[in-house]
Amino acid sequence: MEEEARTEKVIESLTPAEQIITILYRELVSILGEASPLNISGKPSLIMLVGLQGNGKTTTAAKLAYFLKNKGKKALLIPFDFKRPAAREQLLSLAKANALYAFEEPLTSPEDTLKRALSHMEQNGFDIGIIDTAGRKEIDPEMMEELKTVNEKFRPGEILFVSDSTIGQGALKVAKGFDEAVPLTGGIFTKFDSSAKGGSIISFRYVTGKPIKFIGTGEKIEDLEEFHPDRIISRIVGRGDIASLAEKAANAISEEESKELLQKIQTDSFDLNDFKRELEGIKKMGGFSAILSSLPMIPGMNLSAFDDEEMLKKTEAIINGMTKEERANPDIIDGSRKRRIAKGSGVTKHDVNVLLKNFKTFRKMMKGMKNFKNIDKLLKMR
Ligand SMILES: Nc1nc2c(ncn2[C@@H]2O[C@H](COP(=O)(O)OP(=O)(O)O)[C@@H](O)[C@H]2O)c(=O)[nH]1
Ligand SMILES: [Mg+2]
Repeated sequence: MEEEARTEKVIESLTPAEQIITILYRELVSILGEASPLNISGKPSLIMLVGLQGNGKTTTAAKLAYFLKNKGKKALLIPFDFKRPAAREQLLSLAKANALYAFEEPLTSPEDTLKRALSHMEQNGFDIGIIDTAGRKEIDPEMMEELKTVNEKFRPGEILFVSDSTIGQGALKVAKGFDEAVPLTGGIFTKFDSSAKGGSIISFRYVTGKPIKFIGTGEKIEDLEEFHPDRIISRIVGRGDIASLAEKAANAISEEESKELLQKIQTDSFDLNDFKRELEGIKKMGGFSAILSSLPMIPGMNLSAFDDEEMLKKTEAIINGMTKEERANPDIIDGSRKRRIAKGSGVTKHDVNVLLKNFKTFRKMMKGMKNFKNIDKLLKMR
């Protein structure tokens, strides 16, 4: 952040504090990464929930089944606590209360139970099985062995670490412990409604590199949200407007750049470096043909040649082959310089001529646009 703050342009429309917050926002969003959808491609696929007792596994299992049901998937809740009958009853009653499917056959051994659950799923057309594993107060070897066995024999598509977000950094050590036993595929953080703390989410992602898939936002069955980094960060930072603030900052920066470019055009200092940058920008916008329709045409100009990937590469190579002086002042490029540039960039002298001609046309076109509305339009499109 410090580095960013030092090098970023000062944006006049934001207060210094606001600008720092937008940098924080960008950094946090980039740590948290993109939303990552559930891997439910198996037929049927298994989702195993792991974590310590009281973190919200059973509740989350039911919420997930409900979430998947609303997506048109048939999910089976599989109780998987072989020591505490109350854990099984909790899951079965949640299923009943919310019209969800649960595996109601007796629990025997972990392996045998899952085998029967899987054949039940096949016979009854289930897409997904959600395994609500047993939790302990702390990581214990027996629990880990059980999880390892399931992982090795049944290869769940998802092994999700369910963690109470109010615990804070303590959750990290636990996450690492689980990840060493069974490779986690992601995390679900619960109880986001009862705490403004979210640091554990950022640490989890930063330390394990695993995506966060969902957050729990209440005790009700529908209180499960797909994970969106920007929304979470708004909550953690405590500013609901932070996303729009960051957008405002980004716009201000691009406007600044546009102004600079405009000035260059007007003072005739638009050079080949700028040309190259503009070509890249235009390419990102879908090419010349996509934008030419909205610009005043100059007869004899055929810039759509630059839409050609090869042509753009060639242009780049040629400009790279020029000296700093030549790029800043293309008028000095005479015959012998052209030969040298062509040789250095592996093109013909004709190619260099074409590029210079196009550059001059482009510069003329931009300069010739007396109509400010149009030039603004072009600049905004960058
Ligand atoms: N406020 C709130 N409570 C939750 C959330 N998720 C779970 N809980 C509560 O946390 C407690 C423990 O949840 P449980 O699913 O039994 O945890 P487990 O031991 O990991 O299976 C229960 O009282 C749940 O209602 C959540 O997102 N928000
Ligand atoms: Mg439970």
